[in-house]
Amino acid sequence: SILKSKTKTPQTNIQIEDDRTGMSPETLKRAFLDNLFYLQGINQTDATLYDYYVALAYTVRDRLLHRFLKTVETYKQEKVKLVSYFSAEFLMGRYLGNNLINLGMYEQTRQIIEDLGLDFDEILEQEPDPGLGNGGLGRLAACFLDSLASLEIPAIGYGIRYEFGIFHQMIRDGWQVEIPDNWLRFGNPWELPRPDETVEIMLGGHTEMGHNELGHPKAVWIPARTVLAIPYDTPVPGYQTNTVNPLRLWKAEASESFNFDAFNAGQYDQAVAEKMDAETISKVLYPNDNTPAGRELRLEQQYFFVSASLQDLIRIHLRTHDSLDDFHEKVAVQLNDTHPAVAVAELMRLLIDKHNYSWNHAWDITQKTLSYTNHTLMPEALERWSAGLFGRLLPRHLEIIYEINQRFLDNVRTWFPGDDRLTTSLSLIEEGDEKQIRMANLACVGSHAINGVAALHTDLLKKDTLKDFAKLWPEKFYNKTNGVTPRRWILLSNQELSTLITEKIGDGWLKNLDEMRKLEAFIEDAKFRQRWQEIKQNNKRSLAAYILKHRNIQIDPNSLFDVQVKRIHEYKRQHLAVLGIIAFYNRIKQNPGLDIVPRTFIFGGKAAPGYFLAKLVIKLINSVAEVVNNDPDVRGRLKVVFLPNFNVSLGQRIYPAADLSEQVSTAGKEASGTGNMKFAMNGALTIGTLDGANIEIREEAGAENFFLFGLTAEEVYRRKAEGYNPMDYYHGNGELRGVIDRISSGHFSHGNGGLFSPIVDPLMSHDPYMLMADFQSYVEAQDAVSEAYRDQDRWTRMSILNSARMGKFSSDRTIREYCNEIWGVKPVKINIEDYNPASL
Ligand code: B1H
Repeated sequence: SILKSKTKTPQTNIQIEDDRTGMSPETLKRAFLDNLFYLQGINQTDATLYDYYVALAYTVRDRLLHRFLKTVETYKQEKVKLVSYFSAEFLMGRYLGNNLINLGMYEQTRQIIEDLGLDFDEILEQEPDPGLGNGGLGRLAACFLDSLASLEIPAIGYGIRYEFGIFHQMIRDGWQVEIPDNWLRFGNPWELPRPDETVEIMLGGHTEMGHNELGHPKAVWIPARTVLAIPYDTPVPGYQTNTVNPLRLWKAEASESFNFDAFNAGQYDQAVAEKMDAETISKVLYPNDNTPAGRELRLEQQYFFVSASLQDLIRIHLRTHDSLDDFHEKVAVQLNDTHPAVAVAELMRLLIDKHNYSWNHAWDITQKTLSYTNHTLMPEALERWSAGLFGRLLPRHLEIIYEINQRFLDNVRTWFPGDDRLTTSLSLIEEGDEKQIRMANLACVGSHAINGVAALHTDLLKKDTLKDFAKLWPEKFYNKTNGVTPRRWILLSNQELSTLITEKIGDGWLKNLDEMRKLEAFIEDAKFRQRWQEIKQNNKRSLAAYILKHRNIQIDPNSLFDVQVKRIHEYKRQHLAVLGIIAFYNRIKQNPGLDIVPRTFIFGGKAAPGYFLAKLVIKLINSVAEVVNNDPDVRGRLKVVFLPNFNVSLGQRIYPAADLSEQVSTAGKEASGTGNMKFAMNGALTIGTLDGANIEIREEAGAENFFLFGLTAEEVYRRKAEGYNPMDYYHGNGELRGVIDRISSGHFSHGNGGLFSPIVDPLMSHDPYMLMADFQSYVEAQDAVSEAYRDQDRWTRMSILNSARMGKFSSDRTIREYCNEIWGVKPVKINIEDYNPASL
C-alpha cells in the first residue's frame, strides 16, 4: 500500500541498527516496548492506551532526531538563506500519524502495533490535538511548514507556545459552552525545550537620551520589567525527505524565579504572584478569527514572540557572519498577517539601539528582510492599537514608529505635493480622539513584498483596502493563492482513496499534485468509478458511525452529505444554509409526499466566545435540527447535525465523507478559504459563491462541475451603493417569506418567536451580508445539486474530476511561488549518509 512505501523511506545507511534509529519490524517493536518501560515507566500489564501512544511517539521522535540535528547543522555549515515564518498561530493537528507518513513508516508501524494485539487507530486517537490556532490562518501556517520541509527549504516557524490552545467546544441545550484546552497537562513528547537559548524581553518603562561609545546621542529604553522567552522546538519532517525543520515556540517565564526583595521581606506570596504574572503572556490563545482582540495582553504576546524570534535570528546569523550587513541575504521573515507587524519597529530597534546601525542602513536591511501577507478584507479585522496603550508597553517602538511615519510621509508629500487625502490614508497613525497605530500600514511600509491569499482577494486589496499603497508601490504586490498539504489532507485522512489513486497513477501525486490529472484518463472506466463511489460510501459510513456514537443521531449513509465546517461568522453565512434547510422543510410540510433527495446537513465550527450572534447561529442550527430530525412528516429524509468541537482531527474525518461542500460567503468577504480545497481534493462538489479561492477552484474543476450561485463581489458593491432594500425580497419571494416567518413564529424555539430575532431582524433591515438577495439563487443551486445527485453516475464523474483537477491547491505550489518570487531561497539537500549512531 501507499502508506508502506518501504523503498521510499529516506535511507540512513546506518551501519549498526540500534533501537533508536532502526526501521526493521523487530527493532521497532523492541524500541516501542523499551520506551513504554523506560520513558513512560509502566509495564505492559498496566499500560493504558495513552501510555502506548506516548511510547510510540517517542519511538517516532527518536527516528526524527538525527535528521533534525543534521538539518540544523547543515544550515549552519552551508550558511544557507533561511525562511522564517512568523505566526501567532500554528494549527498543527496531531503529529503522530503525520510523522509516520512523512517518515515512510506508517504501515510498518501499524503492523507491529497490531502484532502486539493493540488497536493502532485507537492509539492515534489518544494524542491531544494541538490547537494553537483559530482557523484557516493558523492551519495555513501548518500546511506551509509541511511543504517547506517537503521541498527541502531551510525554514523555521516562530510562534507562541500557548499553554491553552483554542477552547474545547461543548453543546448544552443547543448553545456553545467553552471548556479550557489544557493540552499540555500530560506532557508533550514532540517538543524539545532549549533553555540555553533563552532570550530576555523588555516591557514597559520609558526612554531616555543617552549616548553610544562614540559619544553620539542615542535613545535608551529603561524597561519597567523583563520576562524570559524559553524556546521549545518541535521537529517538522518533510514527506520522504531528510529535511526536518524546527517549529520554535516561545514560553514566557519570570526573569527570576523569586523576587528576593519581596521574599526577604516575608512577602513570599507577592514574589510568586509576580512570577505568575510573567507567565500569563503565553498562557492562552485569543479565540478570535477575523476580529482583533484589542487587549493589552494580546499586544504583549505579539511583541514577546516577535522580539524573541528576531533576537534568535540575529544570534543565529552572528554565529557564522561578522556583521548584520548581509542579514537580509540570509534571512527572509514572512509576517503572517499583522499579528507580528511590530517586527518592523523591533528589527529597527535591534539594529539601531543594539547594533549601532544608522537609521538608513537599518531601514534598508529591515525592508529587505520582511514581507507581509494580508488575510482579510473585513475592515473591522484590521488591527489598530491606541498610541497610548502602545507607548505604555513599548515606548521606544512608539518613537520609532513616529519616526518611520514622519520620514515616509515626507517622501509621500514630495512625490504627491498637496495630496492630503493620500497622506492621511497612508499614515501609520490614524488621528482622532485617540491616536491609533495602523498595523497594516506599518507592515506595508516596512516590507518589500505584500501579498493577498487568492486572486480576487489580491485584486480587492489593490483596488480597495490597500489601494494607496498599491498606487505607490505596484511592484511590491503579489498574489499567492493559498494551498493545503495533500499529505495530511488526502493521504492521511483518506487512506482508501489514496491507495486507489496510487494504484491507477503511481505515487508521484503526493509530491506533485498536478499528476492527479492523470485520473481523468480513467473516467470512462466503470470499475474505477464504482470503486470511487464505494470509497466515498465507506467514508460516509464511518462518519455516520462516529455521529451515532458521539451525538446519538442516526443518519443515512445513502443520503447526500451536505457539509459546512468552518468558524462561525456572519460573513461566512451559516445562516444562509439554515434558510435553505428550512425551505426544504417547508416544502415537505406543504407536501409530505414530495419526492426529494434525502440529505444530511452537517455543521461544525466554533464561535468566538464574545460573538453573540455567532453563538446564536449555533443555537439556531441545533434548534432547527431538533425539530426537523423529529418531525414525522420528514420521515428521516432531512437530518441536521451540529458536530461539536470542530478541529483538525475532526476535519480529517469529515472532508473525506462529504458529498457537497458549502462555501457560501458573501462575495468579496472570504479572503481565500482553504477548507474549500480540502473538500474538493477528497471528491466533494462545491456549492459556492464567486468568492476567495472558490473562483479558482471553479476555474480548475470546470464550471460544469461546480454549483455556482449568488451576487459577484462587484454586484454586492454596486447593490449597496444603489441602496439595497432586503424587504423587496421578503415581499417578492413567497418561499423566502415562508422561511423567515417559520423562524419568527417560534416553530424552532418552543413558541418563543423572539429568540432568533437578533438574527432575523437585521436580515429585514440592512442585511449587511446580503442573504436576502442571494437566497433565491442559493435555493436554485441546491435544487440543481439534488438533480445531479439523483444521477449517481454523473455525480461520481463530477467528483472524480474535482479531485483530479485540484493540483493547483497543493501548498507545495504556493510555497514554491513564495520561494521564487518573495523569499529568494532554494532547496538544500540534507545528507545523512555519513550518519552512524555508533559514532555518537
Ligand atoms: C483569516 C484571519 C484572522 N483572515 C485575526 N484573518 C485573527 C484575523 O486572532 N485574530 O486576531 C485571527 C485570524 N484569518 C483567514 O485566513 C481567512 O478568513 C481565510 O479566508 C483564509 O483562507 C485564511 C488563510 O489565508
